[in-house]
Amino acid sequence: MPAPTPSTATFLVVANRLPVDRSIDEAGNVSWRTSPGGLVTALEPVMRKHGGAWVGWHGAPDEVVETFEHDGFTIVPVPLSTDEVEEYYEGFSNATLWPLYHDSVAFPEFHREWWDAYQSVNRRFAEKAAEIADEGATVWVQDYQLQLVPQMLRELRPDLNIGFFLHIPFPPIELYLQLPWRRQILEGLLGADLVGFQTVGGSRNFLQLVKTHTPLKVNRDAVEMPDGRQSVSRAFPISIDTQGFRDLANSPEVIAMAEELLDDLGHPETIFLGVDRLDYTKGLRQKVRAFGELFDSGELDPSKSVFIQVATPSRERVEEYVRLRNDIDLLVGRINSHTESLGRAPIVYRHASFGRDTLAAMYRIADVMVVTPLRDGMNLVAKEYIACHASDDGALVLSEFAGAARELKQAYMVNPYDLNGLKSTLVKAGSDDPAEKRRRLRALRKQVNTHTIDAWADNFLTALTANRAL
Ligand code: GDG
Repeated sequence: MPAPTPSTATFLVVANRLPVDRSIDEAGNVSWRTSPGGLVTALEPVMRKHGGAWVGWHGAPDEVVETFEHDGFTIVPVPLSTDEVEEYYEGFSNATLWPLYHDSVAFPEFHREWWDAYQSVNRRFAEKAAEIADEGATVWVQDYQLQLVPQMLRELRPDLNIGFFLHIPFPPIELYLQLPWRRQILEGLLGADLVGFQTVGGSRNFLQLVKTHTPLKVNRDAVEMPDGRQSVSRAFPISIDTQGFRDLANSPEVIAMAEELLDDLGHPETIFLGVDRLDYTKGLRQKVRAFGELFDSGELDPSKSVFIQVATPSRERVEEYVRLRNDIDLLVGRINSHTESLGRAPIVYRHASFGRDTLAAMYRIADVMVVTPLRDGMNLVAKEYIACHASDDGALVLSEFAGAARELKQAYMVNPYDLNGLKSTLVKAGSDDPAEKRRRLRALRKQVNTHTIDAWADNFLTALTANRAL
């Protein structure tokens, strides 16, 4: 429902996308649904707790949408033109920065027009935030699409308390230096009082770059800024609403859904599960190939084991994603057509988005959760599985290249590039001694119980306020 005028707020989240997607039914009625993806999963509970305003794009190009109230906070839509979606979002954000920051697992493209669009859209976000922030408000800017906003916002509103959090990895120095606009992005980020990264490695890379490629002085984790401020950089590993996920997974509806799913699958002995956005950083090609070989060689018996892979549609207009989708379709089709049995296919693959309750039901029944990204800032799916899997007999197979590997040390760790290693770890995780599995899962649970999304937001916001008070 449209609100009268954009009021001011003392707490603002500024992110490329709003946490809601608009859907219009045949009768033309508009409704808003939660959009999928890690940033939204993480920040939605934070917004519900703090209130305030969320500034972001609403997902439809060339349209101006009015500010409205949703779930206890204000939604402030920022418009983007079709060209901007192409150049700022699909181009610079998702075909330059995204691959570059993920170890160049796909080739990053550098185009000057994309950079121009990135600057002007960042300016629009900064101006919108400046317009609605109260005197001395806290503004929390999110992620790689908006790295110039902290500096632009500071120029407009020096009174604000500005935080920035990067949800994806900050790359190794050698890779970052390829970026033709490396200096501008460092300066953009340093406009924040506090710059947060998923891992210590990310913040170390950033500080090292500031030391070697700017004239600024770095004092441990603090950069001395010419205006007398300090810009502090530190790791804040993100997490989930652990209790919320657990309650959902233990609800009668989800338990019933889980039973139904088991019936549909024919009660296999071992269920392997993957849940990822369909993204080349998530290691889907490697994962599917590993299962293909295991089913082919008989190391996994398709009548006893199944691999369910949910691949949520993502960035479908970016070329590299179209290629990935076709590759996976082909690969899964080929593997499934090899099986002799006429029963259920060994790989149950769905290129679709599901409700959170269905995901929770899948986490409940999965014996082995398979999270094997080639590079990932954190990976919330790994944590959601631990929160939702009720019994002690589950197992998490986790890539050492996910930020989550720094915390979830008792997972079955893999290098997803090592196909044989991946295969043997999958088999081990599926058939390990129950006492060993129990020991590992209990330790993982302890970690996810104590490191929640609330703790993450509190830590960040406390550090932000403390720094400002200096
Ligand atoms: C970025 C970083 C970092 C997935 N499919 C559906 C669905 N999801 C939800 C999952 C999970 C989220 O999306 C995915 O989060 P991840 O962390 O696994 O990955 P990214 O989307 O790449 O997130 C990542 C994160 O930001 C947070 O900082 O961890 O490293 O890349 O919550 O459950 N949700 C629904 N339907 C689906 O089909 N409802």
